[in-house]
Amino acid sequence: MTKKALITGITGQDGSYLAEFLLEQGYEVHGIKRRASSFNTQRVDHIFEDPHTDNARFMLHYGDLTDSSNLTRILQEVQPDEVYNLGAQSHVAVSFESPEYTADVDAMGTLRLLEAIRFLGMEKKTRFYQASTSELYGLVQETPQRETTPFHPRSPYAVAKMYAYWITVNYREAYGMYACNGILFNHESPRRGETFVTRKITRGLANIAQGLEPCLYMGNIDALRDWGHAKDYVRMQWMMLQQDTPEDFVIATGVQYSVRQFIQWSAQELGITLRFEGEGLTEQAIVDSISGDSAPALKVGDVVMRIDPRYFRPAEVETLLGDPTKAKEKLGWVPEITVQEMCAEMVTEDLKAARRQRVLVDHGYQTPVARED
Ligand code: NDP
Ligand code: GDR
Repeated sequence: MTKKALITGITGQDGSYLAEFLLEQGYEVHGIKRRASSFNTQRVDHIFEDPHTDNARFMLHYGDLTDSSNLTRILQEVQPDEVYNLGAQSHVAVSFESPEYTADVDAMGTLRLLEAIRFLGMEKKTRFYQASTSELYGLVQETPQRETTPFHPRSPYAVAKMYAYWITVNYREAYGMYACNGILFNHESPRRGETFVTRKITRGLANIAQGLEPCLYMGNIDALRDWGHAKDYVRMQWMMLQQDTPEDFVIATGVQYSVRQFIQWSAQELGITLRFEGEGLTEQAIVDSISGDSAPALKVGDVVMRIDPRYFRPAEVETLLGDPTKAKEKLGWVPEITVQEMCAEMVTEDLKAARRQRVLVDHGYQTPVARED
């Protein structure tokens, strides 16, 4: 029998990689997409199958985590063996701007899904994965952070995800559901949303190198993160649902770097060496040397990064470092892609996109738009 998976957040970074992975495993994959005024399925367009074709194994349904009746109907129709709840308002800084919406989607949305599974009597059939986060650790109580480290969330996003974490545990304990949390540390890829820090850096520097943007404006570049590749992390999401008993796992690399270091690596991929000068709000990154031909618009002495307090958060998570020992010992999971390899891949893809845009701009088909945030 073909297994069926339902993925919320299928149009996001993880959803797209997970859908690819599950299709490779022979699954029938159903995803929930939000209605938007323009197409929002770019990350999954390459695996889209015309629903009119026979034996299509990839299907999208309109829906939203704020809509219980819609979720119930989709679950009833699809009858999935596995549900992956990846949908979320996932931006920490944005959660300070829209705290109530973030709680509705990230916390209540999880409850709505779990309750729909129970209401439909599917709690013994359907396995449930919850996209939990290292942001739960926030103001860290122990380093490295592991499954037993106490939580101290530092944003409306993290507080909402804390509810989702515990309601998942609660449905497991109360109703015997196979439900588990993956406590995932930051993971990135060329498909990462453009406003998360790694992608903002790789895309911004590639654009600057092609003369499409003047300068990158950043927040706290001293923040320390444990970054992995999304492809490695979605494999683990699936592995967690294949065990005999449901458990929660930390997924991380166990290595930590600063945002400043990620800027330096990205620049190096473009053949630029940067010098950081100044302190606090006056800190800036200046081009020290250039090699190769990836940065034709730059010269030595150009300032390519400045600090803008607009990107500081009301409460910051300064440092995160995960301990993936349990995932390694119990599931045999180890990340295969290093953060440096991932950074190189992201810069390569963003440079290709910047070169394409440069051609369009040069021929008058587009005007350069410096989108930040
Ligand atoms: P993305 O922001 O790339 O994707 C989020 C997805 O959720 C998108 O498909 C988005 O749809 C969808 N979504 C947003 N709001 C709703 C809603 N109201 N109803 C239904 N769907 C909605 O996130 P990632 O892929 O990076 O992350 C996946 C999950 O893992 C998220 O829950 C995130 O919080 C969590 N997480 C991520 C980590 C990371 O480092 N990437 C680390 C730890 C946890 P649309 O495309 O229309 O916007
Ligand atoms: P994070 O990721 O908040 O950890 O949440 P993000 O990439 O947004 O920030 C990481 C760190 O970089 C600092 N920073 C900046 N961040 C952004 N976005 N833009 C900037 O200009 C900037 N300058 C410095 C931030 O302050 C922060 O310390 C991500 C999301 O994917 C969550 O959904 C997920 O749960 C966690 O990772 C684990």
